[in-house]
Amino acid sequence: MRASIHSIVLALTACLFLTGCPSGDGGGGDATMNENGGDIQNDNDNGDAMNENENEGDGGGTETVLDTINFDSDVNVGEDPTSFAIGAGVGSVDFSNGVAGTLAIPPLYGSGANSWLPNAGVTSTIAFTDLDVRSISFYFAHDGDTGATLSALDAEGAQIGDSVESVAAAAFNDPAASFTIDGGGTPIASVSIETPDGAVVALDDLSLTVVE
Ligand SMILES: [Ca+2]
Repeated sequence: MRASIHSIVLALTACLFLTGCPSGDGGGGDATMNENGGDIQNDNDNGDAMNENENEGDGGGTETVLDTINFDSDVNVGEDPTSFAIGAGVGSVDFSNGVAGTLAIPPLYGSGANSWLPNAGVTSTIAFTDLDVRSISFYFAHDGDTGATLSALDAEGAQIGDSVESVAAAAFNDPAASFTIDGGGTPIASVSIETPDGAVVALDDLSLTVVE
């Protein structure tokens, strides 16, 4: 699994050192480099060997667990972390109607001192762009008596599997607040969180399993 991420990183790194990257018009590559790079690349993509390899896989890709978003070192406190790049830049996770931060209530964190706090009284969403997400894992807790409901949705907005209710976690990183939703083969396009008025809810340690 890690090998796959490393491959992407290596590919991107190699791209930085070569001026003939297919998408890079700028730089000193000029026509010769771009022509050569483009032709070879296209031949390989359309070749039989490439297609055979993909077809022999389990459904056209390898399942990979991407970086966990912990809202501590990766997202600035006070920010609505929109367009969080994930997986060596292969896609993004876009949050809306919430803020990364701390309330100094330990049970609201699966890691560190910060989590993502969906706004109360509205629907918050986490949308996945250019990511073929097959399952999600996360920490989902609330303080007090009122919790929130989280649902995974497909590209048409239809719910996948059962919704998850946040738990009144008893302590920091309470195992009872850790959840996984598996799409069962159906790509998860977004996550919807319904937070009632007055509820204090937190989501932390969001991890995605994607097909690459
Ligand atoms: Ca955290």
